[in-house]
Amino acid sequence: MDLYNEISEYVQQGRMEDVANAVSSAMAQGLPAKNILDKGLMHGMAEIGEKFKNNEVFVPEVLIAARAMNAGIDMIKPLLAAGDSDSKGKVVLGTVKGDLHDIGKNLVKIMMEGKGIEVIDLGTDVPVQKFVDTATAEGAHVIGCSALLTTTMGVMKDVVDEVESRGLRDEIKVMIGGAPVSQGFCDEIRADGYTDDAASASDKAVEILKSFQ
Ligand code: B1M
Repeated sequence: MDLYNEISEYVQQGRMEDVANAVSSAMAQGLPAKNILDKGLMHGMAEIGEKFKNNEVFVPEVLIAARAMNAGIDMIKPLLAAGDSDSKGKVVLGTVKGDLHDIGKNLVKIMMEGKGIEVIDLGTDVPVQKFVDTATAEGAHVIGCSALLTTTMGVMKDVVDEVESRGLRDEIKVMIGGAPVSQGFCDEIRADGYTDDAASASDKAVEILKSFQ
């Protein structure tokens, strides 16, 4: 079994210490942080997601796996975030109202900070008004919304509508992402940017923020 598979297996089994040891070995071997994330940590979580869907595992197992995954992410965070230190502007980021999933959103934050973006992280279960109020108060030109549930992705449209109803469409751009979200959905709700992973989200945010400089 290669080290990536080992990390994936340990995530699935929720073995936090073993994840930490395997990630440490992978780092010592000079394996790329992006691969440790994609082929090890996220692979393990995707497997757990399938089992969760099929009722083979339940919320406690998923939470324990998520904790193990986060332990690994914390270790590679400095490598993922290594990058620009010049400030590129501000992004207000959060998981939308009704949704408590935050692992993907936290990765987006790490990647954005690595690109020199100041991220104001509102956490999870964030009401529509709070996204827009914060962006206005902080002078942020980008709101980033994450949603993992088909039942909450509609809140992203409410955020776009709220920005529009306050006459701020030219000032504040709304980026969206999360497993159930797609470019088609982005077009449908007239959001300003969609990406399917955290690294591309940070590139997209830099591109949007540049247009305000
Ligand atoms: Co939940 N859950 N969950 N869950 N959970 C899913 C999402 C689900 C697909 C599982 C399944 O059935 N296969 C399913 C949703 C089904 C649907 O809506 N169609 C589901 C469900 C149903 C639920 C509950 C309703 C279960 C219940 O209670 N009956 C419940 C809802 C709670 C709530 O939010 N109100 C629930 C609860 C939980 C836990 C608390 C146990 C836990 C969350 C822990 C936490 O986040 N702190 C959890 C988890 C961990 C998952 C799965 C297994 C993994 C999600 C994850 O962290 N993936 C998930 C199954 C799956 O996705 N395979 C599942 C890893 C993460 C890195 O990926 O978040 O997709 P992701 O982020 C990616 C991209 O999407 C993107 O970048 C990231 C990485 O590159 N991205 C963005 C994310 N946000 C972005 C924003 C951007 C751009 C890109 O721009 C702003």
